Amino acid sequence: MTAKQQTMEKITIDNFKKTILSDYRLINECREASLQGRRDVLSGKGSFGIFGDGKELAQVALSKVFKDGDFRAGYYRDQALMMAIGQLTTKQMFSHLYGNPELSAEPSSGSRQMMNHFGSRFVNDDGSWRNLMEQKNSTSDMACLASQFPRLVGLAQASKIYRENKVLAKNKPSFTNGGSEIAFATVGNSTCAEGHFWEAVNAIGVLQVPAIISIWDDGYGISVANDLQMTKSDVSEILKGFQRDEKADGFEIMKVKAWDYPALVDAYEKCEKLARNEHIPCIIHVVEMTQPTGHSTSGSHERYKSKERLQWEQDYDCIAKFEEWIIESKIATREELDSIVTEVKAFVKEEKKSAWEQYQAPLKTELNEFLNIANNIAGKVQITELEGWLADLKQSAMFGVFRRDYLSVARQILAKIANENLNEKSELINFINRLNSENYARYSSKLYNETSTSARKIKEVRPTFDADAREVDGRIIIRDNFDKMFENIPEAMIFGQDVGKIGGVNQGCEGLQEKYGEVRVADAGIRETTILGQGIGLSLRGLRPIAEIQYLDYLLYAFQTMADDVATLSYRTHGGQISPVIIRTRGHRLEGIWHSGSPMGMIIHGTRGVNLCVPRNMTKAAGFYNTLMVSQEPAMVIECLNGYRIKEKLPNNMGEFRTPLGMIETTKEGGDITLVTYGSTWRIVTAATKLLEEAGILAEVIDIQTLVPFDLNHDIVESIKKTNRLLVIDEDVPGGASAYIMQKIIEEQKAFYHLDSEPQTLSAKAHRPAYGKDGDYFSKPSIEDVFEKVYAIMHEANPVKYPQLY
Ligand SMILES: Cc1ncc(C[n+]2csc(CCOP(=O)(O)OP(=O)(O)O)c2C)c(N)n1
Repeated sequence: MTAKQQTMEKITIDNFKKTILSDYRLINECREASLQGRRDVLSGKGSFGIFGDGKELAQVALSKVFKDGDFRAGYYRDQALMMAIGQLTTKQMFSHLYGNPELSAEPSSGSRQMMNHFGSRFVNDDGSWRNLMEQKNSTSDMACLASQFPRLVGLAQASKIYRENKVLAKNKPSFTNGGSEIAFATVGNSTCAEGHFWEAVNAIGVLQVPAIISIWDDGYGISVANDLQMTKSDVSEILKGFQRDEKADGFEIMKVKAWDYPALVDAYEKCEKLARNEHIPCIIHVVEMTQPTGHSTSGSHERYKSKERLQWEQDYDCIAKFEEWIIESKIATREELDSIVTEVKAFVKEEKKSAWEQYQAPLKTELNEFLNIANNIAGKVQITELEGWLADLKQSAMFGVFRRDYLSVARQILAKIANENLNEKSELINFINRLNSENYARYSSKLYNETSTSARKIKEVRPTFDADAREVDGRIIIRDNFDKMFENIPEAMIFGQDVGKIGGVNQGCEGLQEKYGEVRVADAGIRETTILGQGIGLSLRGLRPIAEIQYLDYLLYAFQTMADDVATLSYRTHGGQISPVIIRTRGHRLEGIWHSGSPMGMIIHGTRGVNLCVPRNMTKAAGFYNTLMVSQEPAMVIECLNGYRIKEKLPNNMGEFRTPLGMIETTKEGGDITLVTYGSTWRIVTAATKLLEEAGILAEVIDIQTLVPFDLNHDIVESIKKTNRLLVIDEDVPGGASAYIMQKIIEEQKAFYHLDSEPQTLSAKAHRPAYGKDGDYFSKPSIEDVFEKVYAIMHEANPVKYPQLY
């Protein structure tokens, strides 16, 4: 060996040792943070702690192949992974544990999320996207187990779409690097018992997209062991059918021990090559993991683990085994390792202290400001409890104070001096108002996109018509509008059951797959939650997906993903991530219990954070798609199931007209009563107005158009000021969306002051709609029902003019 070769070898060995010791330092820092964090919760400084202890070594191995531009869809155990990829510091972990709401201290969510639920920032404060290829990307975690899987499908699929469409990839450098990005999922062993896991694994296998799924197997899901979680007690054993072979594509599946550093590094290196270069999905089942301090701070694992198991967990702790290996391999001595541990302990203690002080400093300033105000008030009026309250506050401040402590006392004082005329009272009110407004920003903002990219900012563009415009089936308008949309917007794509080859069950995509290819107009398997997940993942990677749920009645299969992931994403990341997915479906009346649902109340109340468009016809629906495509917000569009064959005038500005969000339309004027409706009942209501006119009643008809947002300009109350009467009609259950609509009109718009008759609702029956024409007639509001309800209101107001019907 030449001298140069010898030097090179030494550098390589030195580098190797340096890497090992740096990994050793990191996993110890992570472990120490877990241990000290746990103590902080038990002593009351944090509310809840869940940590990554026992999982560190495997995560450090994973981090070595996690590159800039890659994506993570993981869960709360990934503390070491997040630290290793530079997305989490020990100080940030403690800030999160304490609940510091400042993004500067806890950048993933401003502590809206529970601690160790991670996420990186994809979107800037002004709503523009960051360059995701220059950072390591972690989609925002959720406490709902397995909820990372639906979105994983789309995150991985985006790489394939970009690799296959080089022109698109070239134009989206912030979102792809030639399709070489990997989507990494992490999951606990027990969570693999969830349906979402299997649905996503199957979808990824079918699509052959670059996902690497790591299963952290510590034998338990809280207290329930693998024998009750998994057939054969072993997830990779039963995943074997997914293993690729010479006959068919599938996954590369590996099993590796959580304490075996070289084997872990090797497994991740192999999987990285397969996924990044060949887009072969991989599963790494990491077994023999431990959980040294139990599941979370909510309980102790001594309650359900045997003495033998607890002893085994100590012996096979990944840090202990890593140490053994380091010493055996002569990389470092026990003394060297001990000195690293000593340093790390001191470092974590300092970071923790600094996080606490940073968290408490502004609170203490506010507390002092309040104490001054309160003392001034105490000098002027006698409040018996005040002395005790202030003493308690001062006492607790020595340990740590929460905003609610002094705000609550401030509001109680205000209640006690409501009748006093004091200068200090206005000081107190100003203090309360200021804190409320600042805390609104901290705790309640950004449920929707509040930047200039919001869909609410898109102005209306009306459809225009040739003088001799043809009347066509509604579905033609949807189809021709999609055609223009796909022509103009290369990122736009649609997928769902039967959407591709046959162009959709109602032919709204007829012929479009032939024109735009099997990727942009795609059939999907029967798997609603991962169809939506595909939409989430793709939308987070710069594409504009329309995820189709074939019938509204089957939304429930995707509802968890819609409610927990899509709807909360902007809120739970404090605006750091937004999924501008468009969910297309069709609903309201047709025939049959599961082909005519209109569960609008369920959707509105479960998915605040998603816009809900309920167009009365296909031109309006097409206009919504056009609006949503040029903005950055999640939305659902519900087309009227019975509207595809109803004739509408064919617009001549396809792809351009835009239906605005939050704007009602008055479709018929009248002075006697305001009829507020949307979707399929709009036609029923409109037909009923003819009968009403014959009875001398002039009704004003308002189409709400979007339930969320709701009538942003408060135009409905203007109608009620004129008619003084209100009936809300829909085909949800009684007290469903109609109760929401009432709250908006009566309370928010203050229509109460302008009513001369009791405001009423007319909805469907509480049961699901029965089958067939008669099932529909006796389950849902009919023209006659609308007539009779309105007539009864008018009869009550003027029994002479409108004598009793029955
Ligand atoms: C859908 C759902 N069900 C139940 C829970 C409560 N829960 C939180 S963690 C947990 C155990 C998860 O075990 P495992 O998947 O093995 O992951 P680990 O925590 O052991 O890493 C349970 C049941 C939850 N968060 N979500």
